[in-house]
Amino acid sequence: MAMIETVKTLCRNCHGSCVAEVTLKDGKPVKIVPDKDSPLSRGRMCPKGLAGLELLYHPDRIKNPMKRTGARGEGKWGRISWDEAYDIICENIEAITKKYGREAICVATGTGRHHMNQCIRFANTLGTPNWVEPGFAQCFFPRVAVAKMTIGEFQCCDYYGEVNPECVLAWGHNHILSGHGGENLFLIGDAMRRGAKLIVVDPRRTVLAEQADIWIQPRPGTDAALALAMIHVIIHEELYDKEFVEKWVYGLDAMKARTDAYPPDKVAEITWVPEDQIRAAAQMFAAAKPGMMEWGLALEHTLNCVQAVRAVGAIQILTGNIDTPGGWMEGMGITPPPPKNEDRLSLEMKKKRLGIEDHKLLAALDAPNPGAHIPTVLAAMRTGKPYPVKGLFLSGNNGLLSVAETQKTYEAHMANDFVCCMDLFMTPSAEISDLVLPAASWMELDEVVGFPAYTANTILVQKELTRTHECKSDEEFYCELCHRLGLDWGAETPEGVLEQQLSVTRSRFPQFRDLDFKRMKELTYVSVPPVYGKYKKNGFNTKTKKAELYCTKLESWGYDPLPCYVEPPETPVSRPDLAEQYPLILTTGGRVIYFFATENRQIPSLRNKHPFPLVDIHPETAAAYGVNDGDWVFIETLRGRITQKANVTDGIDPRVVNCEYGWWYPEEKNPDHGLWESNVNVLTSIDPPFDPAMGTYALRAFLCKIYKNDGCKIEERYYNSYLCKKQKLT
Ligand SMILES: Nc1nc2c(c(=O)[nH]1)N[C@H]1C(S)=C(S)[C@@H](COP(=O)(O)OP(=O)(O)OC[C@H]3O[C@@H](n4cnc5c(=O)[nH]c(N)nc54)[C@H](O)[C@@H]3O)O[C@H]1N2
Ligand SMILES: Nc1nc2c(c(=O)[nH]1)N[C@H]1C(S)=C(S)[C@@H](COP(=O)(O)OP(=O)(O)OC[C@H]3O[C@@H](n4cnc5c(=O)[nH]c(N)nc54)[C@H](O)[C@@H]3O)O[C@H]1N2
Ligand code: SF4
Ligand SMILES: [Mo]
Repeated sequence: MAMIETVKTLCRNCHGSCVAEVTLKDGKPVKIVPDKDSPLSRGRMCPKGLAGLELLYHPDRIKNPMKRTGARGEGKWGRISWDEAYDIICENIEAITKKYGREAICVATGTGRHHMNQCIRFANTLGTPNWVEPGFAQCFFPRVAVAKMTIGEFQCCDYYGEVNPECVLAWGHNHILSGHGGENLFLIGDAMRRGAKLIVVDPRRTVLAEQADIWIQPRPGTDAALALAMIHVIIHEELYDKEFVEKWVYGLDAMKARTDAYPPDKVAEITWVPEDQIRAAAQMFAAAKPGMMEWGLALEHTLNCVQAVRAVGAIQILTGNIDTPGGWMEGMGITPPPPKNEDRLSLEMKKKRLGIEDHKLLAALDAPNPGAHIPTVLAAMRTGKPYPVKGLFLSGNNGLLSVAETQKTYEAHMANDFVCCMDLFMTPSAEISDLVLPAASWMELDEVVGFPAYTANTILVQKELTRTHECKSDEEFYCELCHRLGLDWGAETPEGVLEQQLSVTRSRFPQFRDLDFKRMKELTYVSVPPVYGKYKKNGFNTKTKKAELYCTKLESWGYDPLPCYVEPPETPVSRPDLAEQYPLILTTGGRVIYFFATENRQIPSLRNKHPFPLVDIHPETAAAYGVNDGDWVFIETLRGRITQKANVTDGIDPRVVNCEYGWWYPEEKNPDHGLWESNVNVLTSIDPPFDPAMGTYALRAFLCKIYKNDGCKIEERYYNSYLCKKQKLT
C-alpha cells in the first residue's frame, strides 16, 4: 500500500513566507494546499505556489550538468557529470585568476531567495569583491539602506499584531499582487477588511487603486516631488506628531526649508496631481494613527532613487509611526541571514570593488551591505576597464531579462572567457553560458529564514522533501566548489550554515536555547512577540541618536542630506526635442500574480491565465494610433523596440503607457527563446547618469512611441505549443 504523509514547508516560489502543506505519496510530493496555521500567510497561498508540482516535475527542468558543444548561444549541449563540471569550473577559475586576478570573477545572484546570501558568501570566500544582483540597487535595498541610515534599522509594515493600521499609504507598490514577502498580498486585504483607509500612489488604476479612498495618479518618475509637497503640507499645517518629532527627530527646520521649494501648487504642475488632492492625501495620512507607509519598487526605478525613498520615508517619520503597533515595526531579528563571510575578503580586494569610487551607499567600505555596481561591472566585461572581468557565475539570475538595456548586457555576457549558470530552466541567460547546472527548486532544499523580510519575528523552514534528477541546491554546489578549490569554508556543510543561523537564535532567546535544525524541521515555524518602541531605551542607531530627516550619513559621503526632486533625463520636460519623436512616457514593471519576475512562463496553468505581455494604453491614445484592444503593438525608445499586446484601459493617463517586464518565450525553440521580442529591458538604458549614492539605473520613465504590429506570430506560436491547452488559432 502506498505510504501517504503530509509535511509543512515554506514556499519560495517568490520571495516567500507562505507555508504549504505538501502531501507525499511514497516520499514524492503529489498535492499542495495552504497550511491553515501558518503564522504569516494564515492559510493562504497564491497560484504560483499552488502550481509547485508543475514546477517540480516540469519536463523542461535542467536535469543534469551540461557543457556547451557548439558556439556560445547556439543551443548545443552535451551531458557531463558533476565531477566533470567541478573540474571545468576549477580550471577556469584558476586560469582567469592567474591572468587577471580574482576580481576578474563576477558572482551574479538573483532576487532575495535562499541562494542570494550563499552567492555573496561564495564571492567573499573566493576572494572577489564583485558580486551583483539585478534587483539590489534598484529593488528593496535602497529602502533598507535609507532606513538603516535614518532610523537605524529597516522597519516593516506591522500587519501582524492586534492593532490594525488606520490608513495604509501604498506608494508605487501594488502589494495585493506583489510585495517583498508573500504574506503582504493577503495581509493588505485583511487590513482593509478591518477598516483601514487606503491611499494609493500609482500611475495605473491597479486592483489596489480601485479600492482606494484616494487614488493619486502621478506622472511616472516624479514621486520625490509629490512626497516633498506632502511634507510641505504636513509641516506647514502642523499636522506632524509634535511629541515624537520634538523628542526624537533631527532636522525638522532643515526639512521645512527644503520643502519651501516644493509648494503643492508648483508640484501639481510637475506631477500632474491636483493641488487639492496632494493636500487631502497629506491630511488623511497625518490624521490617521497608526498610519502605515507601504513603499514600493517604483520609487527605486529612477535615477533619483535614494532621494525619492528618503522623501517618502520622511512622511512616516514626521507622522510618528515608527516602531509602533500597526505602523512600522522594527522587528526582533529572531534569526540572521547566513553569514556572508565578509571578513574573508581582504581590504585590498574590498577597495577594488567596481563602483566604490562613485556610489558610496552601494559599494563603499562603510556601506550597509557593500555590493558591486552592475553597469560598471558590465562595462568592465565589455571594455576591460578599469580592469578586465572575465568570468561570470549566474545563480538564480536571468540577467538578460532583468538588467537594463539587454543589448549591452548581452554583449557583456558574451565577452566573458567563462560563464557558468545554475538555474531550473534553460533561460536566455543560461543559453549563452558555457556550463549549466541543475538547481533544486523550492521543495528540494533546506533553508532557515526569518520573516517578515529584514525584520524577522518568525523563523520559517524550507525542507528538502524530494530530489529530481541530478539537481543540487546552490548552497551544496558552492560549498563543494569551495572545498574543491581548497578554500577553508568548503569544510562546512550546508546544514552547518543553518546551524550557525540558529545558534544566534539560541543565544538571544532563552525560550529557544535547545533549538537546532532537526527540531526546527519538526516545528516548521516559531515566532517571538514584537517589542515596540525599542528606540526609547537608547535612541535610534544613527549618529544623532534620532530619526534623521537630515541624513548625516549621506552628508558624510558628500551627498545631499535632504531629499530633493530631480527631473528624469528623458521626459517631455527635460527633452522636449525628443518628445516630438517619442511622445509617450513609458513605465515598466507592474507585477502579475501568475509570474515571479522573469519566471513561470513555462508553467502551463499559470501561463494559460496570462499568456501574453500586456501594454496598458488609454483609449484616446489607442484611437490616435489606430490601435484596438488586443492588437499587438510595437513600443519603441531610443534604444530599441519590442512588441506587447494592447490592453486598452482608462486606468492609465493618455500620455503614459505601461509595459510588463520579464517576458521571454520558453515555447520558442530558437535558443534565444524570444529574448528580443517582448523584453522591456530592450527599451531601458544602462548608461550614466545613475543615482549618485546608490548607482541605480532607471527602469521607469522613458520616452517612447507606439505603433501597430500587424502580422505578429507570437500568439500562433503559443497556441501551437506544448504549453497551451487551447485549440489552435484559426
Ligand atoms: N506576483 C509577483 N510578485 C512579486 C514579483 C513578481 O514578479 N510577481 N516580484 C517581486 C519583486 S522582485 C519585487 S521588487 C516586488 C515588487 O512589487 P511592487 O513594489 O508592487 O512593484 P511593481 O508591481 O513593479 O510596481 C508597483 C506599482 O508601481 C507603479 N508605477 C510604475 N511607475 C511608477 C511611478 O513612476 N511612480 C509610482 N508611484 N508608481 C509607479 C506600477 O503601475 C505598479 O502598479 O514584488 C515581488 N513580488
Ligand atoms: N524593466 C524592468 N526590469 C526589472 C524590473 C522591473 O520592474 N522593470 N524589476 C527588477 C527587480 S525588482 C528585480 S528583483 C530583478 C529580478 O531579476 P532576477 O533575479 O534576475 O529575476 P528572476 O526572474 O527572479 O531570475 C531568477 C532565475 O533564477 C531561477 N531560479 C529560481 N529558483 C532558483 C534557485 O533556487 N536556484 C537557482 N540557481 N536558480 C533559481 C529562475 O528559473 C530564473 O531564471 O529584475 C529587475 N528588472
Ligand atoms: S505568495 Fe509567494 S510564497 Fe506565497 S504561495 Fe505565492 S509564490 Fe509561494
Ligand atoms: Mo525586486
